[in-house]
Amino acid sequence: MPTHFEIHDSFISEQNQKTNDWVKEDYEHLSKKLRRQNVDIEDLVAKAQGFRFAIPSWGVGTGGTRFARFPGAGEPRDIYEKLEDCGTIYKLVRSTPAVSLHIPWDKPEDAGDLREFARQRDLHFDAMNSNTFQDQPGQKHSYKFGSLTHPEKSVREQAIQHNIECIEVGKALGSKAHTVWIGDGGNFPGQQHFRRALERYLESMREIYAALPDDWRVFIEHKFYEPAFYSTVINDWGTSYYCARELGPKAFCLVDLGHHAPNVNIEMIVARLIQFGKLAGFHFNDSKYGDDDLDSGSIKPFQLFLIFNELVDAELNKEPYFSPAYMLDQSHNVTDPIESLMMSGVELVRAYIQAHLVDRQELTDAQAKCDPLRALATLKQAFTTDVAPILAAARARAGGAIDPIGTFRASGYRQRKAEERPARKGAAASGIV
Ligand SMILES: [Mn+2]
Repeated sequence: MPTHFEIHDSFISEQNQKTNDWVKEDYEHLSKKLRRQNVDIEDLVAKAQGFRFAIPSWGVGTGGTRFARFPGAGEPRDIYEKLEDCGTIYKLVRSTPAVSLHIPWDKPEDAGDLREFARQRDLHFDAMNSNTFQDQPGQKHSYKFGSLTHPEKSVREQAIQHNIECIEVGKALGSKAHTVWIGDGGNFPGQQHFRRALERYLESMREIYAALPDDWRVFIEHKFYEPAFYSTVINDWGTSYYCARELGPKAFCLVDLGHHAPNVNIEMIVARLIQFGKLAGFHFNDSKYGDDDLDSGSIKPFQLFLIFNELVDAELNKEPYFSPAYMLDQSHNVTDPIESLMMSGVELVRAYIQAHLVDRQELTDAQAKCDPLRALATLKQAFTTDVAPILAAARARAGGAIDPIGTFRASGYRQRKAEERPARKGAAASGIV
């Protein structure tokens, strides 16, 4: 049995010693500043420590653009090595104890064994994800012209059975949710009958819904284009909401930030889904043009903050059916995936804590008095507060790294993994979802 390099807790605390003094100094200063606003910094540290989100199993491997994939040295070759990397992320940032699996990319041969492997790393399994947007080797029917909405019943049946299989695997792994994203749509006007395609979708989804255990939820993920470029069947949140309502109380709408046209007001979609009791959760990422799958907060950090502003508002109001599942969904070519996932994770907690800094009474007053400038200033006040010392304290107190990326680089993890994981010939490339 070859040894597998791990970053030890003692190494993390050693690294933390280097920057501990300035973190303390900044923390004290911020604490005083927040006290003037009647905010107790310790409450925010507790909130930061309570914030949890899942890592997608496909996110720890180097992704590809639509054009090419450039494998990195030491990237994971199977689901066990992916879980090792997820465990490393969790050790350093302390907010990612869950992993979301994609089937069949990461279909375990022995679910019980995989579950135990995860448990030993304090990890568990979040939502399952099906794949009917690619053909798999040996598959009987092709998804070239659709899956759950295909005109041929036999193709739809195959896609339904695949989703039910994902739920079965998830049950063995201790998952409680299943995410369905389909690539179904049309590339040309007239290719698909819009209404009939949606009817077939609902008919298929009803069978998948019926296979859900009582304590499970199913998440519908909408996307306005790609891989189909003219139309998609679940094109927007309205269609997603309609389907979730038609299916029943276990169906919810998942928001992937990259699945909207540029400049769409996503925070408003979030507010609508919260109000209608149908927000499933998120696939967090960022984009400049389309479904770029860039790191969270890298392009539009203010938008991320405004989304969290809606989420925190709902949290504080204890809105019914509000129990969002948070996940990162990103994949690209030019950074180390572990570093990118940690960077994104830090940005999510940052936006969450900043949203908790919004003076809700001040905002409500400004809205009631029709004072848009004051309303915006109230949001900006929270958004421009540097909460880095809170995030650092939350991580460090939980045994994580003050500087996750610096600590990761200093550990030599990637170099060690490059030695442990020589590239296998013909390794499957994960895709983009
Ligand atoms: Mn997604």
